[in-house]
Amino acid sequence: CCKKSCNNIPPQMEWYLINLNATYYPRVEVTSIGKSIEGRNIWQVFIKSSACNEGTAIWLEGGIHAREWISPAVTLHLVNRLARDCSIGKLFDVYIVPMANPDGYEYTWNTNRLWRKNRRIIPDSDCDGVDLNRNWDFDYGVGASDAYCSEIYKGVSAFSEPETLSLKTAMEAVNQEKNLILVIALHSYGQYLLYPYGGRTESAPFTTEMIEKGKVFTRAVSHSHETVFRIDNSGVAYSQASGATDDWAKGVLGVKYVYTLELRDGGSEGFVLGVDKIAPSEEEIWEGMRAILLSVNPSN
Ligand code: 0X9
Ligand code: ZN
Repeated sequence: CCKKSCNNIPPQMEWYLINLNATYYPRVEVTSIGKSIEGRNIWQVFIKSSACNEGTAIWLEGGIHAREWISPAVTLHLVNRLARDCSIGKLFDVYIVPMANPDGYEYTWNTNRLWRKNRRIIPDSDCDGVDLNRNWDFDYGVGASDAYCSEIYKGVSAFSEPETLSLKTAMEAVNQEKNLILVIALHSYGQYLLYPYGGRTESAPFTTEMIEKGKVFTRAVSHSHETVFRIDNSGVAYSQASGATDDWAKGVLGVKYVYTLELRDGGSEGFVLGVDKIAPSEEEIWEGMRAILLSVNPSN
């Protein structure tokens, strides 16, 4: 995939988003919440609710790990569906960042398909990059590494990276203005719906409710293509680790429903998931999203 034409992928997403803005504005608003370390925009799509439900918000994050290509793909499909949808999408103010790590993503197309981190160049080291899902300021350092060459290098300090700082600032702004009730960070792979905390053993507030609504999600997903997603605590199902979007959204912002969604597959293709899986993945996740959005809707 390293032909010259390959390095055009982030611009293609930008063209799509700019066109979406032009088509649906003012109901849909696409803005840049900041720039990556190499200067790419980090785009946020805001899909507005109908007036009667104004004030309840949800946040979706895609593409924080560069090699997990199915994440921005599914997240962009969700953008498309929510923008066109006339019922579910209107229940909430929906904020979506489909590509949280554009530099890393570009790098996976042109240099190293299995790159995970951002593209910070570290002087005096042969290794580059910070794991953006270990750089958030909640239990910072738990299950993360000080070693530059580690896949889970946490950076020099919490929010040292422009990508995480931009995400945090934008999420805080939403949370200040609105009732942010659901945050989902889309990753791959493993087919898990994970709830916090990842870095401490005590249960997070509303764990019972997160599991209950999680079942609504996974049941709807499996009705679509019979794909099985398991629900578990992130520290139990994956490794004990924090400094991630999910723990920060729960522990600092106090969002009621917080998940990390590990998309397809179960491990046979892993990060290098075939293109034929994009359509069924986005279909099943859309069904799951519809179900959980209806279920967490406070006016129900
Ligand atoms: O380790 C991660 O960052 C996530 N898994 S991945 O394979 N996509 O890298 C899981 C994060 C779960 N949340 C926390 N540990 N807080
Ligand atoms: Zn990931």
